[in-house]
Amino acid sequence: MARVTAGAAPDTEALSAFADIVGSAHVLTENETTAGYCIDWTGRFSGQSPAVVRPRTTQEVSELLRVCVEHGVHVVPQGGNTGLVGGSVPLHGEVVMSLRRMTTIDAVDPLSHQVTVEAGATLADLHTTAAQAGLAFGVDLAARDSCTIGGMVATNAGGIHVLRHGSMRQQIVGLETVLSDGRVLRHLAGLHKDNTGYDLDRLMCGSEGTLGVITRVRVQLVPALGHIATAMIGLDDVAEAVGLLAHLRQTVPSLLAAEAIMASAMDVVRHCQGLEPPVPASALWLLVEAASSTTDPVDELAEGLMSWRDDLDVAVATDGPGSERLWRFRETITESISQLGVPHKLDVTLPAATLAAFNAAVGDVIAERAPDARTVVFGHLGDGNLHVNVLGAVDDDDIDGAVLKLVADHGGSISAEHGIGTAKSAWLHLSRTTAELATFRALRAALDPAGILNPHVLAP
Ligand code: FAD
Ligand code: 2HG
Ligand code: ZN
Repeated sequence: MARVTAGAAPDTEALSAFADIVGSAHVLTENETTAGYCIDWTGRFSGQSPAVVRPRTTQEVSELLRVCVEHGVHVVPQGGNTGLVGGSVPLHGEVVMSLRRMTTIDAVDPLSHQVTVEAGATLADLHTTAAQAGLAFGVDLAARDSCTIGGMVATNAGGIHVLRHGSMRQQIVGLETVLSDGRVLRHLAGLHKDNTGYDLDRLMCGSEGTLGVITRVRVQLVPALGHIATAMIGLDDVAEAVGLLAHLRQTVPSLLAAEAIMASAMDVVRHCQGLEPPVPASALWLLVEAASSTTDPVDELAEGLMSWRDDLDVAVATDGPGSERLWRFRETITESISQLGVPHKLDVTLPAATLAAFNAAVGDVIAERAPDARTVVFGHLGDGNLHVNVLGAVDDDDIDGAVLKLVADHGGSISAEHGIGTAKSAWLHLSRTTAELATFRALRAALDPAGILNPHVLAP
């Protein structure tokens, strides 16, 4: 049962309390200054906000939330606003709390290889800090210059290295979160062994701004992988790609990434970027990368590929520029799709055993409902994660329902890495049981009893 009540607009007393806490320069109320915070990256989700507040410290976050509870004001926490499920923008007149001024990254601890980062620091800045310490951060994704570490924890972001390092959840060794009543949960010691009860840090991971505002994150860094080999393989059959990948997992321990560009996605890249793939394929291009901190992985990767089939069409790169050229085919897909229109995105996971069957069926399921729509598919094949993008669809809900039902019928999850947001909350029951959804609501009621944090997101 929905528990969402209408939020109040902040009155003059609340606005003046906000200004007392963060300074009037950081309470934005004019349309010209709030507009960028009110529309998502894709342009599909937009709303309006009576105020955008921009705290600089955890204490300010805490004081702001107290004022919001006191005045019944609903809040959308926001980081880089690169989220793709309509969870980061005020669709119902909420106040936006932007964490983008909280950008401090502490010194890397040389003994534990951990670092504490404020929520508004970007992924790119964390990568730079890790590299300066001779290390790396285990998660990477194309929105790296804008997405924030707090937003990535809130969505449990995945990206291109999940098969080697896991998603955000696996990188976290501590968290600082502010509850809606202003209390601060601080757990930043970074102890790997700490069996002292509930894992509140990982509970916050994937909570999409509904349980608290994340203000600091302690992450584990990984060894820098200086030696890389990248290969693009042209294939005529998605089922073969899934089989090849299982083979590479077994034979190439240095495997770091395995991405799929289906023909529909390569067409978009060809058209929008003017790029021509270096090898032919009719069904998909598989982009794989092997990486090691100590040895050159090119022989291991080549042997892995050859032992699958010695007549594969493969282009290989062993240096940075060559690898970047191959990655451009994958990394420019999302922006290319946006050049063609406002996309409707479905980010799903399938078990390896049913992925090819799902892929074969999904185009028809969409075409039956929207004959003029263009379906573009690509994704993190190594994680069974497909990104189904639909351009030019008239009835989004009908298509969402049909595609997500198809996912459930194939034993998959309706969200692999982008989260539920507002875009998918109506279909959450396809992946979660009634008992689980009741537990979600009980957790929300316990941690945010006033119901002010992102009330329309996840499981309202
Ligand atoms: P926002 O968009 O600002 O917010 C996302 C959600 O988190 C919202 O619900 C918001 O309320 C909440 N939130 C934000 N900050 C906080 C906080 N401090 N405390 C509590 N809640 C908070 N995602 C992937 O997983 N893998 C990819 O490969 C990937 N590639 C992308 C490529 C492009 C080009 C783009 C545009 C997006 C991509 N994304 C990807 C999606 C997006 O980048 C991630 O979801 C990212 O984690 C969002 O971070 P953000 O700081 O922009 O969060
Ligand atoms: C990616 O993997 C992102 O590139 C974005 O998760 C996916 O645009 C999309 O659908
Ligand atoms: Zn992705």
